[in-house]
Amino acid sequence: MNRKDLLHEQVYDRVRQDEFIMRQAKALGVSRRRVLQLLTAAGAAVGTTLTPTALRRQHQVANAQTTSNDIVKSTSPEFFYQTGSNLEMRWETMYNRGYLVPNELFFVRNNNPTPRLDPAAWRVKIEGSGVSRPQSFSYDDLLSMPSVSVIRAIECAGNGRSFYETAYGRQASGTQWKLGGIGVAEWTGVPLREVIERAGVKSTAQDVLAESLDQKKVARPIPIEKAMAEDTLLVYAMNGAILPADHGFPIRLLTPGWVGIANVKWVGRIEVSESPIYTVWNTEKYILIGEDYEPEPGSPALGQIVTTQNVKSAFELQWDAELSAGKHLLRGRSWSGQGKNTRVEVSFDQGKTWQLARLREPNYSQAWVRWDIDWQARPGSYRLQARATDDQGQTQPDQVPFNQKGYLYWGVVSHPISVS
Ligand SMILES: Nc1nc2c(c(=O)[nH]1)N[C@H]1C(S)=C(S)[C@@H](COP(=O)(O)O)O[C@H]1N2
Ligand SMILES: [Mo]
Repeated sequence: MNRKDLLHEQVYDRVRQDEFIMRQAKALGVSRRRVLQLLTAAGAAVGTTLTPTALRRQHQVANAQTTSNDIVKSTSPEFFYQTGSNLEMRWETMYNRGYLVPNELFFVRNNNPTPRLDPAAWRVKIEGSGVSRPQSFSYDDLLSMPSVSVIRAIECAGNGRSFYETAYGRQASGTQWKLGGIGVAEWTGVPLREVIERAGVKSTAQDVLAESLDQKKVARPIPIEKAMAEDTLLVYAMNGAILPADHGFPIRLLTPGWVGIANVKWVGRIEVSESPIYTVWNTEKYILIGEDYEPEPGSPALGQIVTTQNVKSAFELQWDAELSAGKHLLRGRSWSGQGKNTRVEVSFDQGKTWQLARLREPNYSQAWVRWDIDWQARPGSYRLQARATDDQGQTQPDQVPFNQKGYLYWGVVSHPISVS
């Protein structure tokens, strides 16, 4: 660095900002190497870094860009299908994109409008019979704890729900998602385990409940084993940027592989309990109810509780798609809540024959794999199918037994395409 360069305002600001970040990081116990990693991995891309001050500044900018009363980010129909306070990702926006879904394109599933929380006033309480030293942490407390970054999917339990109607001529209740109720991002935060341990978790603890601060309080329990997993996080950053308001600012829970609802946004309280916790969110909602789903004996739940996600696939194409005749490289992604997909097949003839798709790196567990396949398209109408198999040996079935609330549709989907 030439000292004269400091006369340029931008260079000067940048250098001073970096010095400030390094000083602050040092005070927080973060190594210089890690800060440089963050700066290049995430910070540089969005022009900021994960210091409390930078995060708060970014939040103010995000706040100023409010576009609708219910959802803060742009709800442009080019990006999303909107139903009420939900935004479904349009798969064509992902065509040949990178591995991660940009925050602007990430689906939103809100039970009510996005709340606007003040990080300075925000606290999370850790309490309940399962801890011996109840705690309260501020936003800055969490930011100064050791952080972890992981790449994982969040997927709504109802993703694919509309295909129950396609299969059975009978609509399951709830938002009629096609396949855009999923996204993959890099999540940064503090392991939930860290805060639970600081609260003196007892060996007898059984269930952990995260409660939210939005109007209709979400309170979905998870077992202590899931709460203590190394990638179960209290998240404050998404793809290197401050966690956007719609995705749970200031803090959300990440429970990899589990249904969307367990990834509680706008967390305000965490209860650790020595006895099993039951709320409407695991007795009435997010329950598989139907002839083929026996309730668990002795459980107050109305049916089987949905926990982990299964295997699904989608083409990076508009719904319905229109293509010109000729050679195309079709692309898509497949995912599993329980591992990673090791095989993806595509059928152009309604399942009579299947061809292997090429898988592309990276292929992270509990995220997704991108794949592609050549297609010499002749004029006509088609229903393209993709079928994935994960490393747990699970292959997408042709049929999934109906359940009233339409969760976990993981059957092979037919994507309508006309070629002219
Ligand atoms: N507090 C709160 N948390 C919530 C929800 C909500 O409405 N309120 N929706 C849940 C559901 S059903 C899903 S699928 C995911 C969606 O996360 P996203 O909106 O960040 O994509 O958040 C979950 N967490
Ligand atoms: Mo969901």
